[in-house]
Amino acid sequence: MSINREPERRPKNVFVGMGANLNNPKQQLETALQSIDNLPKTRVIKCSSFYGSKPMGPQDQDDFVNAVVMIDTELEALDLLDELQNIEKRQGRVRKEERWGPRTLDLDLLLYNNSTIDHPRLTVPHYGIKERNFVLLPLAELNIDLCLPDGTSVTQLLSKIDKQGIKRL
Ligand code: ROI
Repeated sequence: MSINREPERRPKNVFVGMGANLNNPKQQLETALQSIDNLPKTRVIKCSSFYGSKPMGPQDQDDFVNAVVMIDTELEALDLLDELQNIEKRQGRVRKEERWGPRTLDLDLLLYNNSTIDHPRLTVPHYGIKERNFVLLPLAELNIDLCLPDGTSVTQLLSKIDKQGIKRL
């Protein structure tokens, strides 16, 4: 038996949710996708279609553009979170964004290699994953067989939720 004390180098398969409804949302997502692909030890495998979706939360805001990107990364989850938050900051929050209010760019770490993470800064799977059509539809588009760490399948979750108010762009 060999003892391996090297850090784990195998790439992790990770899904990141993207959402925006301010300042040319489609462009925000395109730019974010490029920035994610440029992260260290990370490459984009594929991105879902972009979806137009009615806002969850207050309705007096513009529709969102949402997508999910599948990446391979050797970054640890918290390091990846730091990088995603840097990208959000770089893409300029034009004003202090309220909870449930409009946003220039949201990047959510949805799934990290079938891990469950419970940390003060990070919960994986993302807490909203099971209810949000703008997360589940693009996830299913990327991998129709995808399951959450607890074994629930994304298609099974999709069959139970409202698919109104979302369209593929
Ligand atoms: N609603 C939609 N449709 N898409 C989002 O990405 C999104 N993000 C949010 C809130 C304001 C909760 N609503 C959303 O943060």
